[in-house]
Amino acid sequence: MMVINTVVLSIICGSFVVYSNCLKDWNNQRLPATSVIITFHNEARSALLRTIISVFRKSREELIHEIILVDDFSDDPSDGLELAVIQKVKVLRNNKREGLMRSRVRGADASTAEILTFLDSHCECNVNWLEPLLERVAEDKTRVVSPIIDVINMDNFEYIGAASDIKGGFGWNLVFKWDYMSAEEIKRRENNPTAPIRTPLIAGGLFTINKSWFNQLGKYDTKMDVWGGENIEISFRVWLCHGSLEIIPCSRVGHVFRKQHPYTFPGGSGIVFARNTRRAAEVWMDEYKHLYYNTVPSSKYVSFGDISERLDLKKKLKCRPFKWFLENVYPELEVPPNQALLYGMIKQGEMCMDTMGHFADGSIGLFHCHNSGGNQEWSFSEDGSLRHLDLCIVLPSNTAGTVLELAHCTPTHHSMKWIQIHNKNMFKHRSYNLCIDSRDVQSQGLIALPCDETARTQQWKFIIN
Ligand code: LR7
Ligand code: MN
Repeated sequence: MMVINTVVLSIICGSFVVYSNCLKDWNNQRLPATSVIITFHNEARSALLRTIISVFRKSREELIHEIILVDDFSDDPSDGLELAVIQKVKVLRNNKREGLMRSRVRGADASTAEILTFLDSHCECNVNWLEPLLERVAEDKTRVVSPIIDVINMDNFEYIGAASDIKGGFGWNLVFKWDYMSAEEIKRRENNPTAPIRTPLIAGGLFTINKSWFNQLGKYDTKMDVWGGENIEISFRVWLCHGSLEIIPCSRVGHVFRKQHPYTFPGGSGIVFARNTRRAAEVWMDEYKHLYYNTVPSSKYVSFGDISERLDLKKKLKCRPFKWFLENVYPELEVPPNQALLYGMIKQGEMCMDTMGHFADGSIGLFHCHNSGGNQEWSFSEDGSLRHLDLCIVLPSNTAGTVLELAHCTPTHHSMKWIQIHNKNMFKHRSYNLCIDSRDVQSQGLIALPCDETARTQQWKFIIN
């Protein structure tokens, strides 16, 4: 059974190839030394020790300036303390559980080398893993580089080479995944299989970065907790704020992939993950954040806290819009057609369009704007639908004065298609010269009347949130 498993896994993961280009004489190359930062919470002692020993055994001595272990308040303080006797190993212990983001920042702040290398606490570094990473970062400090992450089987600790034609990506649920390279890209790389692989995302745990660049870029979002979302956040930030992410095929590090977290999640894993992910989405994704909310609607009910410092950082670093990332870094990610990207409230003076709690067949009213979404949250999509959740504003007949109604949107019928006219201040039906009008809102709700740019009751401002 074991043998069959191994065979299956090596087919899935590809076999571990040592490329001849990788076997250069690294000893003649001057490279900067690195601090290795490893944070852990209740890690198995053997796995932690294995990680540290492999760093020392598989790296040239002068390239390891120090290993900084950050014990994130593990139950037993001696887990870390006993390792402090090893030369070059420094141990910091949090006096409460901080999560991996604040722990890594604490480790990075305490480090003294020019370069930082982060590792998870259950890794095994492979031969010449470090030099190819340091070389890329020494040449250009805005590069952030990751090894190929081989698989250590959690049941028997067998080391299995991972495929080298994959990169990091995500779907609109914002969960990290591996993507296969396109056939074209694989073909292009045939002559140069060891060339760095530009990757939209890094898995997050194993990477090398210049320390001053890490600081300049804003380290991590330290308002994220425990686990999750920080890998997407730092990946977006690196690309959007003028850096790049690469996987370096000559560098390989094994990682124990586990089926579940061997630790507790203060706050609940779903909530913490959604909160961290929302923070990343709200700061970096502009209007595309709605594609995440459409995919994971429950995340909208998880509060994400204050992001003003991260927005200031984005401004200060003059980072690019998310659209640039989609077009230039991750064109493979499909943006679903006809999805609403415009979300917000629809204002007339101090009043806002409001469903008044009505459902299908109900009318639409106006209510004082309360700025808290709910019945006043509307979206406007490319297909012309003006919607609240899955209810669309429909024109029941094409006679002037007809009362507008809410109806289920899918598939969008032509009676539900609107366009913005007159500096986008009026909503006109696509097929008729009828506009949304509020003059009779008290008695019957919003109605459709012949478009008239001078009518104050036909003026609407879509305020994007
Ligand atoms: O509260 C915590 N405090 C910690 O210090 C929780 C975790 N940790 C430590 C933990 O002991 C470990 O050393 O943080 C490290 C990462 O936690 P893991 O190993 O439980 O995470 P993972 O390997 O399941 O998850 C991946 O995604 C995470 C998202 O937050 C991190 O970015 C991990 O570093 C990342 N791991 C990798 O990239 C390794 C390759 C996996 C893949 C694909
Ligand atoms: Mn891990």
